[in-house]
Amino acid sequence: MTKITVVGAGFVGATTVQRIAEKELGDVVMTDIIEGMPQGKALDLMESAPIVGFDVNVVGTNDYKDMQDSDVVVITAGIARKPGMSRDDLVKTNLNIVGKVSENIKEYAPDSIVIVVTNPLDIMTHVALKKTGFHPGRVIGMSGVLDSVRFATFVAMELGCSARDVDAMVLGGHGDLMVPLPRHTTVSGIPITELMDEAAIDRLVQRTINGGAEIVELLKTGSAFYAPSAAITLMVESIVRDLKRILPAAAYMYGQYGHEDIYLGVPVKLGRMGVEAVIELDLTEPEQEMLAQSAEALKEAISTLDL
Ligand code: NAI
Ligand code: 2OP
Repeated sequence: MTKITVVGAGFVGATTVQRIAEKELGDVVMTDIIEGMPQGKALDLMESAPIVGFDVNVVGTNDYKDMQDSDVVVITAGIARKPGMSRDDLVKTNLNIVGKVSENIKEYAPDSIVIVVTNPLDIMTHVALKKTGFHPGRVIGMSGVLDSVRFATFVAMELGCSARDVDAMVLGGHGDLMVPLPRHTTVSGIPITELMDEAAIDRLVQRTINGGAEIVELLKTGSAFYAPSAAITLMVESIVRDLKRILPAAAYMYGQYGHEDIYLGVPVKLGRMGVEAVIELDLTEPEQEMLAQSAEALKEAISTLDL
């Protein structure tokens, strides 16, 4: 049986565990530092199985050892943004948390594929890479799927059509410098540039860039978790079922798109080996420039860290 560990049993972690269990993607271990909390959530979830109808096992724990031999580990441990905080404000606290979690993954789940979710996403994925020492194809950041489905949702709302018919693409870092690509965003194969005017597209692009903050402003006590957990589960499914879906994710650059030694949101093929290919799109000059700005900001942030 496939084994999936989710580190951090807060809003994103626990909702992800629920989605993974309900899709029967594997047995799940949910770990957190708060005593009793992951155990309580796991038991509560198991008690829903007779109604929902899933046959996988969900275990809650405070001991990293229980992630032993996991096939996939999802890192959601850390603190989330409060109103007025940028993702970068989270760096110091989450650096220590993700560093410690990564050292434990290296020890107990040395063959796993790691999906990083903790913010600031692109930086934390870099931290996990350095602290696990894994091959970069096995350490991936989740943000592109979330940013893309937000864009898709806003397109569907604007056009009054089914969100299921919208395929959106957002590249770059998970932050103010993300790069939504209207040219590569389609409704049943029709580019949105043929369905709405430039002003509408610009408005939706801005709303996408601000998508995380919009939820934070509304919730006031935390950040988004329904769409993030759905996005994580899609990535986990593509890995454990070896679906080889083409999804936007933070992947390590070896020169693709002209960037090196940095995690950047790009379309990847996701399968049992992790990132099995990076898809290089033919970008326009302005798109390349936006991606370069995103990469520069990340490089600068990473250069200040002692990794
Ligand atoms: P939360 O506060 O509900 O949960 C975080 C959990 O991590 C808490 O239960 C906490 O006790 C636990 N934790 C802290 N240190 C730990 C450690 N060393 N080991 C295990 N668990 C530990 O926060 P939420 O809403 O679940 O968000 C989690 C993280 O995910 C945040 O950093 C947030 O910004 C990020 N996030 C990223 C997204 C993305 O697109 N990449 C989307 C949504 C959230
Ligand atoms: C989001 O975009 C908080 O990064 C998280 O919702």
